[in-house]
Amino acid sequence: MKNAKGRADGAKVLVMMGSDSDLEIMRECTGTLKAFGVAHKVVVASAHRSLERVISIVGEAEKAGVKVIIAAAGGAAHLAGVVAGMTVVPVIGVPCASSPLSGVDALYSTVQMPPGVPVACVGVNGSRNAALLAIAILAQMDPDLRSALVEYRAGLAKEVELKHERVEKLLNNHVGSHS
Ligand code: RP5
Repeated sequence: MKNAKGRADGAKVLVMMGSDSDLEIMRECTGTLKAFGVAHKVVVASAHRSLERVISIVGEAEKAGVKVIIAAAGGAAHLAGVVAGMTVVPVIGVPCASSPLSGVDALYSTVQMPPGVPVACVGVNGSRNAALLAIAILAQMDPDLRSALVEYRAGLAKEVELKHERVEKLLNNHVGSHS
């Protein structure tokens, strides 16, 4: 259930983005949360262009029991930091490469918080990792989610073995073609 301001009723994770133009970067985040079955709410709200909306959404999310907030923005990206300043809910920042500076501006704006008000900043466009970090936080209180995350990691390890086999095959074929 959501109201006009995007209230996060029932959601464990609130995903905020500074603009609709950040959506393509954030699809890996929402897709990952969906794949793990984590209830989440997505809102567009800008720290610069709609501060009152940000304040209202974060207040509602706190009341609704959201456990983690993911905040994505590009350029002079202050969304994650501003949100972190108004709540003790953990905030994960996603610097988006949406400006001519290719995300370095957003990275510095997001990561370099003053002591006392942390933002857990992932890499530029690292929206999948933002979701996985949120999932890891929630997994500490949810054994099923923890098992799913452990299984996901095992899948990654398996993929590395497959990659190794592919490289081996390519090298063997290469050697074979010249011998
Ligand atoms: C930031 O400015 C947004 O997060 C976005 O990455 C960037 C450009 O926003 P639009 O001009 O496309 O709305 O605040």
